[in-house]
Amino acid sequence: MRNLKDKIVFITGASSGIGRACAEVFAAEGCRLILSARRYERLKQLISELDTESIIIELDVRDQKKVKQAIRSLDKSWSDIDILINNAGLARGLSKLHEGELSDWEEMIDTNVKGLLYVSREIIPGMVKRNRGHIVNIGSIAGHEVYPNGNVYCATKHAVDALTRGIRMDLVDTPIRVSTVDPGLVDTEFSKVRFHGDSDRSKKVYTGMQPLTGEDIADTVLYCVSRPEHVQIAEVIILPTAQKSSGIVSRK
Ligand code: NDP
Ligand code: 8X3
Repeated sequence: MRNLKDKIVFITGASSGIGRACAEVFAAEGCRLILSARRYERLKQLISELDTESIIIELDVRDQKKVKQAIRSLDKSWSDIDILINNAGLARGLSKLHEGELSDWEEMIDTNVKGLLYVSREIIPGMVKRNRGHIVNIGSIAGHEVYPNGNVYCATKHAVDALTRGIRMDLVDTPIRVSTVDPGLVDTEFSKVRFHGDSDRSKKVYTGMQPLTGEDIADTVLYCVSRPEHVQIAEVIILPTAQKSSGIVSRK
């Protein structure tokens, strides 16, 4: 029996894809949700559809000052965060490093690495003080493998993997658990964002195969946080059945 009722869950990147699916799955468990992303209207719509107590925060995780201010100004009834889901992230571009766009690199590094750090730095101290909590980072198969033209995105997800392991070590003398959920192909807005809105190109990523859904990943996150207290799921790599590694995908 899962007992997540009234747990406070902070989700970054809740306006779409995996983050949104996490909001839905944790709402169904009776959790209280703090949902953040840049697209406030999306969050407003989402919260109106969820049958649980939730608040929304318009937040760009790249903005360290705003991250600090948003988390420090949470009302006392919301500040004791039990579960942090570091999900906000993106890929931009798919090209050889020597032909890459610097602005794409900056955006990926600032969001996937520095954004995760800023949010974690604000939320983990409270968990340490309360002596409880669970951190789930959304990494990627790209944090375990590198694929051609994936250079900087893969580097950011390797960094997420290193940070997950580092944070877990740093919390060794606490009961706080640290997990990473590392998916392969998931059909979200990810590819559309990667290709700067080119939907023809982004659809091709999932053509002829059945990708994972945001719900598949949210379900895995739920599995991680609902184990007995002595069980820490360190890492889950989750792939569509048609995908055997980053570049090996069966398409019919
Ligand atoms: P989506 O594009 O559907 O969702 C990405 C989410 O991240 C959005 O809610 C977006 O919200 C948010 N986000 C992006 N930049 C920022 C920012 N600067 N500040 C705050 N929020 C931000 O993609 P996914 O759901 O697929 O991506 C979620 C995570 O899953 C990412 O970390 C991604 O790397 C990872 N992943 C995805 C895979 C896939 O195949 N889809 C596979 C493996 C890992 P908004 O734009 O409103 O700010
Ligand atoms: C997203 C999955 O394979 O496009 O992290 O990098 S992949």
